[in-house]
Amino acid sequence: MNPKLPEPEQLAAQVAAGSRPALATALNLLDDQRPAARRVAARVLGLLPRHGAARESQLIGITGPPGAGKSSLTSALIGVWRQRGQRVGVLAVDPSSPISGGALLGDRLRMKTGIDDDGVFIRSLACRGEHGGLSAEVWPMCLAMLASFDITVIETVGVGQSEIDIAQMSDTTCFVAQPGSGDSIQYLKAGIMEIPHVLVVNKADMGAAARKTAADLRAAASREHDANEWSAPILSVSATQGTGITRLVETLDAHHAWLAERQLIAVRRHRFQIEWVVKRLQQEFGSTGVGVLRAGRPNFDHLIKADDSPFEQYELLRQQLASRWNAA
Ligand SMILES: Nc1nc2c(ncn2[C@@H]2O[C@H](COP(=O)(O)OP(=O)(O)OP(=O)(O)O)[C@@H](O)[C@H]2O)c(=O)[nH]1
Ligand SMILES: [Mg+2]
Repeated sequence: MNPKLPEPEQLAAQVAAGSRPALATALNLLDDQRPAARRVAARVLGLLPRHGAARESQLIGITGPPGAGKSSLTSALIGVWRQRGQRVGVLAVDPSSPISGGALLGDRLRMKTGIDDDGVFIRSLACRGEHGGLSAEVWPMCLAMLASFDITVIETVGVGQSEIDIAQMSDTTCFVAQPGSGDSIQYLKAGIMEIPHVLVVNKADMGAAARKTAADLRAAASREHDANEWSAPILSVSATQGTGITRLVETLDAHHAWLAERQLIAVRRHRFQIEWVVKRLQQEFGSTGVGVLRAGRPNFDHLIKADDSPFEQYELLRQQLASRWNAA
């Protein structure tokens, strides 16, 4: 084994204890495609405490068009969460511009707090896949962050269909609208984009333009829904002036509690895990190839366990498929 690879038991324990250097090591390991590294990474993922075990950590996706203020809002949210003593990890996926990326988010926070806060971890990831989808490693990275922090945020730029990506990976999806830009609202209206759990109009300090966007959003998102469905609230905030942020935090909490009461958090994460494993298998064996694993069942739920390491599950199913392939 490569002597540079970390020792999985020790690394997993350090990540679970909230060590930021250990988490940085773990994220690098999850990104390392060498077979020996994949094996160690699979062990680490399998050893990390999962949902419901150590704590009820929150997984929040923040998406919206470029420049809507996602990073500024994340920074403002971190301010409130830190005051409550919660530890926060941020995965900024493909920061759209060098001036608003994860590095700047880090700088911004340091400027605000004056110190390098040990309760905040920020990592940027430049990794759109070839079809514009989120990189293959985002889900495993989320698992590592969830084991380490009370709150994990994934920030991604998205207009239209790419929001679907983040919805497939977060417990709570928060869409940030830019006053005066109607593209995403059109997608919502046309039903191309699933309604996020929380809709936010940022830059409320812009006045009339922000109010109009809020009204447009209200009209676009007002779909029929029955009483046991979550109805997405629409909030106006200003990340730079700090208005509406506490209410947004409370709304994010409310959605988390709503999911928890219905035991839906584990269900959602199980789904993300299945999607991750199946997508990787499909890349290798095609949809028909993967279809044989279903063995006539409607889905893959029986095959993929929520609590196991996604790498191990993938490897197991891959071997099953490969042996059938060779036998055929
Ligand atoms: N007036 C006003 N400007 C804001 C507000 N929030 C953010 N901005 C400004 O909007 C610009 C973009 O902010 P970011 O937080 O970098 O936006 P972003 O959505 O993360 O941008 P990308 O990651 O590049 O897509 C910056 O110049 C911010 O200062 C706000 O509440 N009011
Ligand atoms: Mg940003």
